[in-house]
Amino acid sequence: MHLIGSLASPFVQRCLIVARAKGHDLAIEHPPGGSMQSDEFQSISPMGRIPILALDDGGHMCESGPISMYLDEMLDGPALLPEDRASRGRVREIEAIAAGEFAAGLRPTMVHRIFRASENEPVVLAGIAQSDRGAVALARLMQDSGSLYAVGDTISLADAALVPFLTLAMGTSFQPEIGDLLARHSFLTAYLDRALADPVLARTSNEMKAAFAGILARLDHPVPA
Ligand SMILES: N[C@@H](CCC(=O)N[C@@H](CS)C(=O)NCC(=O)O)C(=O)O
Repeated sequence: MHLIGSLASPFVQRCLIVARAKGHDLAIEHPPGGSMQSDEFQSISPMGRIPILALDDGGHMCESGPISMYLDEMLDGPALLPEDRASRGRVREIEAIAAGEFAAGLRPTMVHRIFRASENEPVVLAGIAQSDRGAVALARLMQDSGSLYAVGDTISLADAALVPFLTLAMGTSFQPEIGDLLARHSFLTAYLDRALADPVLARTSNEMKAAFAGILARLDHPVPA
């Protein structure tokens, strides 16, 4: 079993955190056919996106949320969903808002401002408003969390989602609206600072920063220190 994708992708890192927190190092491979546009990759990725989990029986799975859940269920090691039902619900709420609102809202900035695929400022600004609403919701859901982690005292699927998406936001904070968003929601950066005391989460942050710095430099953007 291995992951197809790149260390720069927060969605790939979400899956890597799950495997690593359980004590497994999943190998990462480039898309077959040499690129995400290749027929080989498109035939195994229904949305044409990374990550894809390549299974030992030759099958493939898409979407970082379902892949994370699958890895948590099938790999040996500590469970990344708490035993307690209410805490389990809280982890799933945070995952859903982190991916479906906070990270989804950053996508137009990535497409139109970072990769400059085309110009569409109204969509970029609507995305940032979506991330902002997600951040407001996360503040409510995480208000009881004073520990290193988002829910309770151990790493969970919530941290596996939050840390890569927040690292992406930090890496794009030279975009003024994203810098402002992070300043408005300082609990997010405070959480990220705490979470990086965990070596698995710190590894993701370091890998993403290094990989993302290369992409930003290639695209002539400022590289955050
Ligand atoms: N909902 C997907 C999102 C994955 C995603 O957006 N991946 C990006 C890389 S970070 C990608 O493949 N983008 C290429 C594209 O959208 O064409 C997931 O959770 O796995």
